[in-house]
Amino acid sequence: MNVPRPHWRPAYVGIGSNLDDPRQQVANAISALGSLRGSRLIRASRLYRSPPMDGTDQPDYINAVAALLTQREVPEFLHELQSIERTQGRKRTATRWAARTLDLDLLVFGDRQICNDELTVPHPGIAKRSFVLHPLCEIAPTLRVPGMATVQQLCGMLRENETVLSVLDDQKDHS
Ligand code: A4P
Ligand code: MG
Repeated sequence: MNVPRPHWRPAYVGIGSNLDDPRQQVANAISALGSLRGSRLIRASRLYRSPPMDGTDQPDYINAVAALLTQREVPEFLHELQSIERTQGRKRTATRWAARTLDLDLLVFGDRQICNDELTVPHPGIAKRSFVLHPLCEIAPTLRVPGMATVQQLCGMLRENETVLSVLDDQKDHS
């Protein structure tokens, strides 16, 4: 009897933190992504520091991007990301873009294009955010973001004033 082989899809996750030791929060999140059952962490970018994009009076953010292969379907995978956020003390408030211990955004999931109440994929902010595109370009420059362009092309279209402030540590390869 033929047993169906599991289907592995690439998933790219944006990681952000600006509360309670953000560098450690991002490192812990990468480690938690690496421990998900049914998924495999392939690569994580270096850490990037930048001010909050809306210019409000909050601590700087630390951001990174992780590449995984997953056997999960999208809703299940999103719930796993939200579970990691909760484990790391994420509190959701009514204020949009409030400071947070951990934010995990599903940036790209295979070739899927989804827009419903729970999820928009590819993440609608990708094309405008240097703190997403720079780390993503570091680990997947030729990735084609479904419905948009390659990461490299999107990076080239960023406005000059959206440059990330600094890169914090060495690249980690999990392959
Ligand atoms: N949701 C829809 N699509 C997605 C997706 N692709 N990935 C829904 C993850 N979640 C998605 O998210 C609210 C709801 O979005 C979830 O329940 C999910 O069903 P949230 O994380 O509770 O809310 P949020 O993060 O406050 O809002 P939002 O609009 O997702 O904000 P962003 O886009 O995450 O931006 N500045 C710098 N420098 N670096 C940052 O990382 N991050 C933000 C937050 C603001 N400024 C920043 C940074
Ligand atoms: Mg978010």
